[in-house]
Amino acid sequence: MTDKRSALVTGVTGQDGAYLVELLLGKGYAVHGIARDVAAFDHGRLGNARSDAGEFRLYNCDITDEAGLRELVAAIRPDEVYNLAAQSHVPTSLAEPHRTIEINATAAVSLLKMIVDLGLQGRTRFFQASSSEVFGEASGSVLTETSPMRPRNPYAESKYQAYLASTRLRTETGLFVTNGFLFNHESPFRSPAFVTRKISLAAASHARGERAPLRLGNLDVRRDWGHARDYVAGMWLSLQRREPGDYIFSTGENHSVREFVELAFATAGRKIRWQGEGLHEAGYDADTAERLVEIDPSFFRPNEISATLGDASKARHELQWRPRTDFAELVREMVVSDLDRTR
Ligand code: NAP
Ligand code: F7E
Repeated sequence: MTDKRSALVTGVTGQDGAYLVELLLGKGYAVHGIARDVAAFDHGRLGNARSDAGEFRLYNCDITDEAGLRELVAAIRPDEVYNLAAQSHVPTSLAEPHRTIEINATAAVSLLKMIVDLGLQGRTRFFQASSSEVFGEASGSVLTETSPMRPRNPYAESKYQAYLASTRLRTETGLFVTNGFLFNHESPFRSPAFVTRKISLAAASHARGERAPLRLGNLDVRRDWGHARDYVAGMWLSLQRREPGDYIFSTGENHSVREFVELAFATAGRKIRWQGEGLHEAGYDADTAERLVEIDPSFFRPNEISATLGDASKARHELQWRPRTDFAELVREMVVSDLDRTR
């Protein structure tokens, strides 16, 4: 590759990887993406970015393969690293805590340390994808960068460990490392393992004649949901500052799973009427009385976080970052995209 600014992106096959690669290519970067299975990278996700000034190269590498990763980092000597690779699903982390810690914490710490060991700390800036999950249950209070961190599941523990190591290395070695406390962010590229895409897919398939009800867990949890495109812009901005820092990325408003369901089905032309209580509650088509949504207790979580709400004032003031897509636009974009796919 040439003397363009270079970025190494881990987790490139994921939701954020797609948007970040598109953003970096649009800015003329030489982008080096690592993935466990490069064939799984959907080039169609890059939109028009390939015709822009940037260059894109993909490498097969598991982030837990320390030797392989070291070889790549030494060869690329990236200006920026975006560490997005993660086992990012909370329920999976309960079933596979060891693997979650290995990928999200141990590998992240190794990657940070190898940059220092390779003598790159004066050159390479590092973005660590942390999570609102590190704060745990905040009982409705608005979270800032200084809120107490009380992780409640192995996923949150892993992100907390990586955060601790990154801030220690920042003061110990002068490494430019920034943590983004990312609140939930979604898009048409979201995996169906997460509730928003599960709902948008179901709303679209019901519009196409699906009869099986959508089965969900707790309808009343609230999340501060934004659009992934906005959040990757924040990641990039955070590495352009003179000094490293840690930032909340959030919209500042939250909505319930129930509201997401109502809006998604409305976008697909179905108005929901709720009936019943607790595990016996169900959502029916207000016109036809067809049962569209029902409760499945297997999707309830131990140590559930009832609500998240973030204050992104620091990112707004220091990075001039603000989310551009609101909740209604997000839901609409996801459902319309799934309607187009299933057409
Ligand atoms: P995602 O869609 O789950 O993508 C995660 C990526 O990590 C995938 O490309 C996955 O590759 C890769 N990965 C997993 N294990 C790996 C391994 N052992 N070696 C190499 N790559 C591996 O997640 P996302 O939504 O894009 O999120 C990006 C980052 O932000 C993650 O670190 C996540 O924890 C964090 N975050 C996300 C949110 C959110 O709401 N989206 C909120 C807070 C924090 P495969 O395709 O091979 O599985
Ligand atoms: O759950 C509830 C569920 O799985 C959202 C990850 O990106 O954001 C994400 O984690 C809420 C939870 O995302 C179902 O109990 C109800 O309260 O979409 P989710 P998440 O666990 O919030 C954080 C910030 C991250 O860092 C993570 O990487 O929705 N919920 N019914 C359900 N959730 C799912 N998945 N499926 C249901 O049927």
